[in-house]
Amino acid sequence: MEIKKYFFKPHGDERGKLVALEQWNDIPFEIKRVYYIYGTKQSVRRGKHAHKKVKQMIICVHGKCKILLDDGKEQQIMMLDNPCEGLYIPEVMWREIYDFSPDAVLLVLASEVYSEDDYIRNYNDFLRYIHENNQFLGGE
Ligand code: T46
Repeated sequence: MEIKKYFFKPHGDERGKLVALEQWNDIPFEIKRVYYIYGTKQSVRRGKHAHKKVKQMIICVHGKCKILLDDGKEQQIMMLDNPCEGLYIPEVMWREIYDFSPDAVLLVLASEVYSEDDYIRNYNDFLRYIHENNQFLGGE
């Protein structure tokens, strides 16, 4: 599985740091939505779904957490703990986010506005969706 991490250059001076993100220059899609997650309890597992169309850039701007990515064939777990690093999540990727530190803040940039129809919330439906779309595209 190819996971793309982006490094965002911080503009630091004696006052502190600033990271600027521009559509297409830093983010590989048109940004239609921004949301952030904070105050998550450490025992909680967020996500546990995939998206049919939405692409996202996830940045842990404070604290840390782990993310499991699953493309239906392989799984990979990554630590998010660097405000200068963005994790790009393409469409049709199962994700679970967990082990949040109490101070964790996740900033998420998304390629589509919110729509519940875009969610695949059941893991077997996710596998079926991949299978059906591969067949449609002439894959395995
Ligand atoms: C993802 C992870 C990192 C909205 O009204 N608008 C929104 O844009 C979003 C994302 C959510 N909501 C509502 C829907 C639910 O009532 O906020 C509530 C919590 O959403 P959800 O259960 O989807 O939250 P997470 O943390 O499980 O997942 C979210 C994103 O949905 C998901 O795409 O990658 O954050």
